[in-house]
Amino acid sequence: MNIPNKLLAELKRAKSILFFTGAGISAESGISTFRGEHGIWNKLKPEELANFDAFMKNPDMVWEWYQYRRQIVDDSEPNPGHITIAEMQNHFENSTVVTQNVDNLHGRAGSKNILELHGNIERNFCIDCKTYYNSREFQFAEKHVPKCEKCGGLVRPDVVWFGEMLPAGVFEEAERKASESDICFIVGTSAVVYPAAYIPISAKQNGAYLVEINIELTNISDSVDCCLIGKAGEILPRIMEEYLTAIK
Ligand code: BJW
Ligand code: ZN
Repeated sequence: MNIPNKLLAELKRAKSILFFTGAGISAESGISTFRGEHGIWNKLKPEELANFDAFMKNPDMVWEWYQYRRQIVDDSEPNPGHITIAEMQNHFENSTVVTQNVDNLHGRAGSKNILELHGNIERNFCIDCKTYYNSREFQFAEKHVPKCEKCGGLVRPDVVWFGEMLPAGVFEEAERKASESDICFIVGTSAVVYPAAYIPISAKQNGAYLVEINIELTNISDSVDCCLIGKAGEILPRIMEEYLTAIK
Protein backbone atom coordinates (compact mmCIF):
# COMPACT_ATOMS: atom_id res chain seq x y z
CA MET A 1 0.00 0.00 0.00
CA ASN A 2 1.24 3.47 -0.88
CA ILE A 3 0.94 6.07 1.84
CA PRO A 4 -0.46 9.31 0.36
CA ASN A 5 2.02 12.22 0.24
CA LYS A 6 -0.63 14.51 1.71
CA LEU A 7 -0.76 12.35 4.86
CA LEU A 8 3.04 12.44 5.20
CA ALA A 9 3.01 16.24 4.76
CA GLU A 10 0.32 16.58 7.47
CA LEU A 11 2.33 14.31 9.78
CA LYS A 12 5.49 16.36 9.23
CA ARG A 13 3.85 19.57 10.35
CA ALA A 14 1.69 18.11 13.12
CA LYS A 15 2.54 18.93 16.72
CA SER A 16 -0.40 17.20 18.33
CA ILE A 17 -1.51 13.72 17.38
CA LEU A 18 -4.44 11.65 18.60
CA PHE A 19 -5.19 7.97 18.03
CA PHE A 20 -8.81 6.93 18.47
CA THR A 21 -8.91 3.15 18.58
CA GLY A 22 -11.41 0.33 18.73
CA ALA A 23 -11.60 -3.45 18.81
CA GLY A 24 -10.10 -3.81 15.30
CA ILE A 25 -6.64 -2.82 16.49
CA SER A 26 -6.59 -5.81 18.82
CA ALA A 27 -8.01 -8.25 16.25
CA GLU A 28 -4.50 -9.14 15.08
CA SER A 29 -3.64 -10.02 18.69
CA GLY A 30 -6.38 -12.66 18.58
CA ILE A 31 -9.08 -10.69 20.40
CA SER A 32 -12.45 -10.77 18.65
CA THR A 33 -14.20 -7.59 17.58
CA PHE A 34 -17.82 -6.96 18.60
CA ARG A 35 -19.47 -6.37 15.24
CA GLY A 36 -18.75 -7.50 11.69
CA GLU A 37 -18.26 -10.92 10.16
CA HIS A 38 -16.26 -12.43 13.03
CA GLY A 39 -17.69 -10.20 15.78
CA ILE A 40 -18.72 -11.80 19.08
CA TRP A 41 -22.11 -10.13 18.81
CA ASN A 42 -23.00 -12.21 15.80
CA LYS A 43 -23.52 -15.02 18.28
CA LEU A 44 -24.12 -13.28 21.61
CA LYS A 45 -26.59 -10.49 22.15
CA PRO A 46 -25.10 -7.32 23.69
CA GLU A 47 -28.37 -6.61 25.48
CA GLU A 48 -28.03 -9.95 27.30
CA LEU A 49 -24.45 -9.35 28.43
CA ALA A 50 -23.30 -5.75 28.23
CA ASN A 51 -25.71 -3.94 30.50
CA PHE A 52 -26.35 -3.70 34.21
CA ASP A 53 -29.81 -5.32 34.11
CA ALA A 54 -28.35 -8.38 32.39
CA PHE A 55 -25.71 -8.60 35.13
CA MET A 56 -28.31 -8.38 37.90
CA LYS A 57 -30.52 -10.95 36.16
CA ASN A 58 -27.74 -13.44 35.62
CA PRO A 59 -24.51 -12.34 37.32
CA ASP A 60 -22.77 -15.73 36.97
CA MET A 61 -23.35 -15.85 33.21
CA VAL A 62 -22.06 -12.30 32.67
CA TRP A 63 -19.08 -12.92 34.99
CA GLU A 64 -18.21 -16.15 33.18
CA TRP A 65 -18.26 -14.31 29.84
CA TYR A 66 -15.79 -11.72 31.16
CA GLN A 67 -13.57 -14.42 32.70
CA TYR A 68 -13.45 -16.12 29.31
CA ARG A 69 -12.45 -12.84 27.62
CA ARG A 70 -9.88 -12.06 30.33
CA GLN A 71 -8.18 -15.38 29.70
CA ILE A 72 -7.93 -14.51 25.98
CA VAL A 73 -6.57 -11.03 26.76
CA ASP A 74 -4.09 -12.50 29.24
CA ASP A 75 -2.81 -14.94 26.62
CA SER A 76 -2.45 -12.23 23.96
CA GLU A 77 0.32 -9.76 23.17
CA PRO A 78 0.30 -6.26 21.68
CA ASN A 79 0.67 -6.46 17.88
CA PRO A 80 2.62 -4.20 15.46
CA GLY A 81 -0.37 -1.80 15.39
CA HIS A 82 -0.20 -1.12 19.15
CA ILE A 83 3.59 -1.02 19.10
CA THR A 84 3.76 1.45 16.19
CA ILE A 85 1.33 3.79 17.93
CA ALA A 86 3.54 3.77 21.03
CA GLU A 87 6.60 4.54 18.86
CA MET A 88 4.85 7.25 16.86
CA GLN A 89 3.85 9.02 20.07
CA ASN A 90 7.52 9.80 20.73
CA HIS A 91 7.75 11.97 17.61
CA PHE A 92 5.11 14.55 18.57
CA GLU A 93 4.98 17.24 21.24
CA ASN A 94 1.50 16.16 22.28
CA SER A 95 0.14 12.70 21.78
CA THR A 96 -2.86 10.88 23.17
CA VAL A 97 -4.44 7.48 22.73
CA VAL A 98 -8.20 7.51 23.23
CA THR A 99 -9.33 3.92 23.23
CA GLN A 100 -12.69 2.21 23.47
CA ASN A 101 -10.88 -1.04 24.23
CA VAL A 102 -10.79 -2.59 27.67
CA ASP A 103 -7.85 -4.95 27.00
CA ASN A 104 -4.96 -2.71 28.14
CA LEU A 105 -2.89 -3.69 25.09
CA HIS A 106 -1.96 -0.04 24.41
CA GLY A 107 -0.54 0.14 27.93
CA ARG A 108 1.34 -3.12 27.49
CA ALA A 109 2.76 -1.81 24.18
CA GLY A 110 4.26 1.17 26.03
CA SER A 111 1.84 3.91 24.96
CA LYS A 112 1.55 6.98 27.16
CA ASN A 113 -1.37 9.36 27.77
CA ILE A 114 -4.00 6.67 27.34
CA LEU A 115 -7.63 7.57 27.95
CA GLU A 116 -9.81 4.48 28.35
CA LEU A 117 -13.38 5.47 27.53
CA HIS A 118 -14.99 2.11 28.30
CA GLY A 119 -12.95 1.01 31.32
CA ASN A 120 -10.50 -1.83 31.76
CA ILE A 121 -11.20 -5.54 32.01
CA GLU A 122 -8.31 -5.96 34.47
CA ARG A 123 -10.25 -4.06 37.15
CA ASN A 124 -13.47 -4.86 39.00
CA PHE A 125 -15.47 -3.18 41.70
CA CYS A 126 -18.14 -3.99 44.25
CA ILE A 127 -21.51 -2.66 43.13
CA ASP A 128 -22.40 -1.71 46.72
CA CYS A 129 -19.32 -0.26 48.44
CA LYS A 130 -17.21 0.41 45.27
CA THR A 131 -14.12 -1.40 46.59
CA TYR A 132 -11.79 -2.16 43.66
CA TYR A 133 -10.38 -5.62 42.90
CA ASN A 134 -7.74 -6.56 40.35
CA SER A 135 -8.79 -9.41 38.07
CA ARG A 136 -5.67 -11.33 39.13
CA GLU A 137 -7.32 -11.78 42.53
CA PHE A 138 -9.77 -14.20 40.92
CA GLN A 139 -9.09 -17.49 39.16
CA PHE A 140 -9.92 -17.40 35.42
CA ALA A 141 -11.61 -20.75 35.88
CA GLU A 142 -13.89 -19.34 38.61
CA LYS A 143 -17.27 -19.15 36.98
CA HIS A 144 -19.28 -17.76 39.88
CA VAL A 145 -19.39 -14.05 40.42
CA PRO A 146 -17.23 -13.13 43.43
CA LYS A 147 -18.62 -11.38 46.51
CA CYS A 148 -16.98 -8.33 48.03
CA GLU A 149 -14.71 -9.13 51.01
CA LYS A 150 -15.88 -6.00 52.82
CA CYS A 151 -19.64 -5.99 52.36
CA GLY A 152 -20.64 -9.15 50.49
CA GLY A 153 -21.87 -7.17 47.44
CA LEU A 154 -21.52 -8.47 43.89
CA VAL A 155 -18.22 -7.70 42.16
CA ARG A 156 -18.52 -6.56 38.53
CA PRO A 157 -15.98 -5.77 35.80
CA ASP A 158 -14.93 -2.11 35.63
CA VAL A 159 -16.18 -1.66 32.07
CA VAL A 160 -18.84 0.65 30.68
CA TRP A 161 -22.03 -1.11 29.71
CA PHE A 162 -24.81 0.30 27.52
CA GLY A 163 -26.82 2.95 29.31
CA GLU A 164 -23.96 3.73 31.71
CA MET A 165 -21.99 6.93 31.95
CA LEU A 166 -18.35 6.94 30.87
CA PRO A 167 -15.77 7.28 33.70
CA ALA A 168 -15.97 10.76 35.23
CA GLY A 169 -13.88 13.32 33.36
CA VAL A 170 -12.35 10.87 30.88
CA PHE A 171 -14.62 11.71 27.95
CA GLU A 172 -14.22 15.45 28.61
CA GLU A 173 -10.42 15.07 28.62
CA ALA A 174 -10.58 13.04 25.40
CA GLU A 175 -12.71 15.73 23.75
CA ARG A 176 -10.25 18.40 24.87
CA LYS A 177 -7.31 16.46 23.42
CA ALA A 178 -9.27 15.81 20.22
CA SER A 179 -10.03 19.49 19.80
CA GLU A 180 -6.31 20.32 20.16
CA SER A 181 -5.11 17.65 17.74
CA ASP A 182 -3.63 18.44 14.32
CA ILE A 183 -4.04 14.90 13.11
CA CYS A 184 -6.39 12.20 14.30
CA PHE A 185 -6.06 8.52 13.40
CA ILE A 186 -9.25 6.46 13.69
CA VAL A 187 -8.12 2.87 13.90
CA GLY A 188 -10.21 -0.32 13.90
CA THR A 189 -13.54 1.03 15.06
CA SER A 190 -17.00 0.86 13.51
CA ALA A 191 -17.61 4.30 15.12
CA VAL A 192 -21.22 3.48 15.96
CA VAL A 193 -21.09 3.71 19.76
CA TYR A 194 -21.69 7.08 21.38
CA PRO A 195 -20.51 9.25 22.99
CA ALA A 196 -17.12 7.73 21.98
CA ALA A 197 -17.83 8.29 18.27
CA TYR A 198 -17.98 12.06 18.90
CA ILE A 199 -14.19 12.10 19.44
CA PRO A 200 -13.14 12.16 15.77
CA ILE A 201 -16.05 14.51 15.01
CA SER A 202 -14.74 16.87 17.66
CA ALA A 203 -11.23 16.67 16.18
CA LYS A 204 -12.56 17.45 12.70
CA GLN A 205 -14.66 20.38 13.90
CA ASN A 206 -11.47 21.89 15.28
CA GLY A 207 -9.53 21.48 12.05
CA ALA A 208 -7.73 18.16 12.53
CA TYR A 209 -6.78 16.03 9.53
CA LEU A 210 -8.63 12.70 9.91
CA VAL A 211 -7.07 9.42 8.84
CA GLU A 212 -9.07 6.21 9.04
CA ILE A 213 -7.46 2.77 9.09
CA ASN A 214 -9.90 -0.13 8.83
CA ILE A 215 -10.33 -3.33 6.87
CA GLU A 216 -13.66 -1.99 5.57
CA LEU A 217 -15.58 1.25 5.10
CA THR A 218 -17.46 2.49 8.18
CA ASN A 219 -19.98 5.11 9.27
CA ILE A 220 -17.23 7.70 9.41
CA SER A 221 -15.41 6.94 6.14
CA ASP A 222 -17.24 9.67 4.21
CA SER A 223 -16.12 12.31 6.73
CA VAL A 224 -12.40 11.52 6.85
CA ASP A 225 -9.62 13.16 4.85
CA CYS A 226 -7.74 9.95 4.19
CA CYS A 227 -9.18 6.45 4.28
CA LEU A 228 -6.73 3.55 4.26
CA ILE A 229 -8.29 0.13 3.83
CA GLY A 230 -6.29 -2.72 5.32
CA LYS A 231 -5.05 -4.18 8.59
CA ALA A 232 -3.90 -1.77 11.28
CA GLY A 233 -0.91 -4.00 12.09
CA GLU A 234 0.29 -3.63 8.50
CA ILE A 235 -0.66 -0.04 7.63
CA LEU A 236 0.57 1.68 10.80
CA PRO A 237 4.16 0.31 10.53
CA ARG A 238 4.17 1.33 6.85
CA ILE A 239 3.15 4.90 7.74
CA MET A 240 5.84 5.02 10.43
CA GLU A 241 8.49 3.78 8.00
CA GLU A 242 7.59 6.36 5.34
CA TYR A 243 7.34 9.12 7.92
CA LEU A 244 10.84 8.34 9.24
CA THR A 245 12.20 8.47 5.68
CA ALA A 246 10.38 11.76 5.04
CA ILE A 247 11.83 13.52 8.10
CA LYS A 248 15.43 12.35 7.49
C1 BJW B 1 -10.01 -3.83 11.77
C2 BJW B 1 -9.24 -4.99 11.83
C3 BJW B 1 -7.86 -4.86 11.59
C4 BJW B 1 -11.27 -5.53 12.29
N1 BJW B 1 -7.36 -3.64 11.32
N2 BJW B 1 -9.50 -2.65 11.47
C5 BJW B 1 -28.96 6.05 19.66
C6 BJW B 1 -28.13 7.01 19.14
C7 BJW B 1 -26.98 7.38 19.80
C8 BJW B 1 -26.64 6.77 21.00
C9 BJW B 1 -27.46 5.82 21.51
C10 BJW B 1 -28.61 5.46 20.86
N3 BJW B 1 -29.22 4.49 21.59
C11 BJW B 1 -28.46 4.22 22.68
C12 BJW B 1 -27.40 5.03 22.64
C13 BJW B 1 -26.32 5.09 23.61
C14 BJW B 1 -25.37 3.92 23.49
C15 BJW B 1 -24.96 3.72 22.01
O1 BJW B 1 -24.06 4.34 21.50
N4 BJW B 1 -25.64 2.82 21.30
C16 BJW B 1 -25.40 2.63 19.87
C17 BJW B 1 -24.83 1.23 19.62
C18 BJW B 1 -26.68 2.85 19.16
N5 BJW B 1 -24.23 4.33 24.27
C19 BJW B 1 -24.17 4.13 25.59
O2 BJW B 1 -25.04 3.54 26.20
C20 BJW B 1 -22.94 4.69 26.28
N6 BJW B 1 -23.32 5.46 27.42
C21 BJW B 1 -24.07 6.54 27.33
O3 BJW B 1 -24.51 6.95 26.27
O4 BJW B 1 -24.24 7.18 28.53
C22 BJW B 1 -25.11 8.29 28.58
C23 BJW B 1 -26.41 7.82 29.14
C24 BJW B 1 -26.42 7.13 30.33
C25 BJW B 1 -27.64 6.74 30.88
C26 BJW B 1 -28.83 7.00 30.20
C27 BJW B 1 -28.77 7.67 28.98
C28 BJW B 1 -27.54 8.10 28.46
C29 BJW B 1 -22.06 3.57 26.80
C30 BJW B 1 -21.49 2.74 25.70
C31 BJW B 1 -20.72 1.57 26.29
C32 BJW B 1 -20.19 0.65 25.22
N7 BJW B 1 -19.68 -0.52 25.84
C33 BJW B 1 -19.07 -1.56 25.02
C34 BJW B 1 -18.80 -2.78 25.92
C35 BJW B 1 -17.59 -2.52 26.81
C36 BJW B 1 -17.34 -3.63 27.74
C37 BJW B 1 -16.91 -4.89 27.08
O5 BJW B 1 -15.86 -4.92 26.41
O6 BJW B 1 -17.62 -5.88 27.24
O7 BJW B 1 -17.86 -1.08 24.43
S1 BJW B 1 -20.06 -1.95 23.60
C38 BJW B 1 -18.71 -2.26 22.52
O8 BJW B 1 -18.76 -1.33 21.41
C39 BJW B 1 -17.46 -1.93 23.33
C40 BJW B 1 -16.64 -1.16 22.34
O9 BJW B 1 -15.69 -0.35 22.99
C41 BJW B 1 -17.68 -0.40 21.57
C42 BJW B 1 -17.21 0.07 20.21
O10 BJW B 1 -16.93 -1.01 19.36
P1 BJW B 1 -15.68 -0.94 18.37
O11 BJW B 1 -14.44 -0.84 19.14
O12 BJW B 1 -15.92 0.08 17.35
O13 BJW B 1 -15.69 -2.42 17.76
P2 BJW B 1 -16.55 -3.00 16.53
O14 BJW B 1 -16.54 -4.48 16.67
O15 BJW B 1 -17.86 -2.35 16.39
O16 BJW B 1 -15.69 -2.58 15.25
C43 BJW B 1 -14.42 -3.13 14.97
C44 BJW B 1 -13.90 -2.50 13.70
O17 BJW B 1 -12.59 -2.97 13.46
C45 BJW B 1 -14.72 -2.85 12.45
O18 BJW B 1 -15.01 -1.65 11.75
C46 BJW B 1 -13.78 -3.75 11.63
O19 BJW B 1 -13.93 -3.57 10.24
C47 BJW B 1 -12.43 -3.26 12.09
N8 BJW B 1 -11.31 -4.22 11.99
N9 BJW B 1 -10.07 -6.06 12.09
C48 BJW B 1 -8.20 -2.59 11.22
N10 BJW B 1 -7.03 -5.95 11.61
ZN1 ZN C 1 -18.41 -4.12 48.84
